[in-house]
Amino acid sequence: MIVKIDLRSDTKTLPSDLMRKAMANAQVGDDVAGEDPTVNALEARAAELLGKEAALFVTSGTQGNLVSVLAHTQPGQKIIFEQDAHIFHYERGGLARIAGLLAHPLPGHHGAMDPADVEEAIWPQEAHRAPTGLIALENTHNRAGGTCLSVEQTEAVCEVAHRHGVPVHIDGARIFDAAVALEVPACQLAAPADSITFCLSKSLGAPVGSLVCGSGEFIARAREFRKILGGGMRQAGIIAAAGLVALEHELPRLHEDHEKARQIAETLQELPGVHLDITTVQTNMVRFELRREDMSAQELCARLADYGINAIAQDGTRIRFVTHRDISFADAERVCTALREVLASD
Ligand code: TLP
Repeated sequence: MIVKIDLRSDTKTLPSDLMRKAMANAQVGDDVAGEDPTVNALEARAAELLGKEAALFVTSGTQGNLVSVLAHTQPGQKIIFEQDAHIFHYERGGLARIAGLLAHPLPGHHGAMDPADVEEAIWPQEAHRAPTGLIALENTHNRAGGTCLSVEQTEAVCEVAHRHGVPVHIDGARIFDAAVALEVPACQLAAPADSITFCLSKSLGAPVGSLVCGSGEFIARAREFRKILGGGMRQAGIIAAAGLVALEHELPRLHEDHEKARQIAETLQELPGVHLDITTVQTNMVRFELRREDMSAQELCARLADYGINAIAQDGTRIRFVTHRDISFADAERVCTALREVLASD
């Protein structure tokens, strides 16, 4: 068997030697009491990068989104988001189960909602209607294929929301990928919104953790909810240390992951039965459909496994590939060769 190339997700990356060294040597203390210098340094750095007053280290993207939702809303309110949002599809219904919110999904184009639709969905306040407590955006947008929301798109939705007194949260699990692709600092993408979550354990390649960023008052509330959810982590500097390394050493190389994704997408585009909208390949993901009589998406993944390539099908026709730190340019080329060999003839 050849080297394993894992295209299932950028969550599969293993910590670098630099991260492991930083973890071993990390200064730690009790973070629940605010005494962990490494967590404090990571939170300060995150707040600075995202241009917000404060930040909170949380266990995961899911927890970051949930504490944000809880800190912004009251049970019985409504949350508006694009219908393919991660928060709706892949977070075990925490919105309903824990936050007690009514979900109002809206259609989108490449993950972006039309601000006019958002305005219409913010129902006028009257006796029968649930008040809108929050609007959630996602940048980059996972189910749309890692597409970016521009500063202007973000501003347009935030303008509508704020005019109606509704806060906006960004699920920015991969916000730095959007920043790199759009060539704007991440803080500009976050500026119009009230809060943002980003993940260290996705394209940034750290083993664990996410950060929630927002105003000091908002982060104080989010901290209370983190405690309620069991997310107070004591000597968490051990993992925060890897996060600091990620922010220093992984940010500058994210563009390489985007180039690898493009390389694979361009190959796929030429192959029979592959349906791929290349305009959605903006960051480190390639989402495509395989419409062939002779091969399902699952069968393609099984064939790729013979080449040491690990990929999973979303369903009978759809596949997502994600590039990341542990996939080299040579690996991406191997993926292209394998795809050509498996799919060239129809
Ligand atoms: N996404 C994962 C999972 O869906 C498995 C992936 O492989 O892409 N927001 C966005 C946009 C995400 O893509 C993810 C994870 C999360 C939130 C949740 O983060 P975690 O997994 O840390 O809870």
